Amino acid sequence: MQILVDAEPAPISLDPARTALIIIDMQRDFLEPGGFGETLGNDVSRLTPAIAPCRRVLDASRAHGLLVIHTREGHRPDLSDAPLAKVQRGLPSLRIGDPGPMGRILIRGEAGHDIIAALTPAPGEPVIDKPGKGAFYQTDLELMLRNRGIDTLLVCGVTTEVCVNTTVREANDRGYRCVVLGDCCGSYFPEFHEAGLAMIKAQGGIFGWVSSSQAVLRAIG
Ligand code: C5J
Repeated sequence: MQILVDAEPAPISLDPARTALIIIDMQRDFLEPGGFGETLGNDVSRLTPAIAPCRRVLDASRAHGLLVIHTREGHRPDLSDAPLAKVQRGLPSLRIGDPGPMGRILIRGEAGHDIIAALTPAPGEPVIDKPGKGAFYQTDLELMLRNRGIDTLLVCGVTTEVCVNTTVREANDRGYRCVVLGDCCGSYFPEFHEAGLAMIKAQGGIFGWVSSSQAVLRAIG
């Protein structure tokens, strides 16, 4: 079965059985006060508008049997998978691994590392723990997609210009078609959000397509 999703630079036809919804890093560490995002000086409330549309696409994807994959950025408690360059960069109020109000910053198993309550993974939905910005780097995501015959990704999450864009570029080089749902993504910098989406769909869709939650909901009914 093929469905047609309105998108830019052009509508895209996709087979739901070969399409996965991937929700990038909708974690407390990025969306809630006291986490990694805020320690870097960001206004985390800027990411809130992405939650509701993301939830609607998540519900519809579950109802229609799409593969749903969640990702989380974070590190092992001993920081053995955290590059020093990442840990030492900048002048954050707290560094990766430091104790914060939601546990140690960006560390697996801590409260801040959890996916926000509104988007909690359902039993059986794969959760990819990634040490980097891209969801393919040092993870088994590609293997999982290949085993399921996936050729198209609906991409949601945060932040648009960092982990969403990095993942889309990695996926594009691996031959996946990426449809980024703009209203399901968010950035601490509105101008980076816009530019991040523009870069994907420019030049005839150099990295993929940009669409919206409404377009997907209309298409899958
Ligand atoms: C960042 C992410 N922004 N998930 N991570 O550091 O986009």
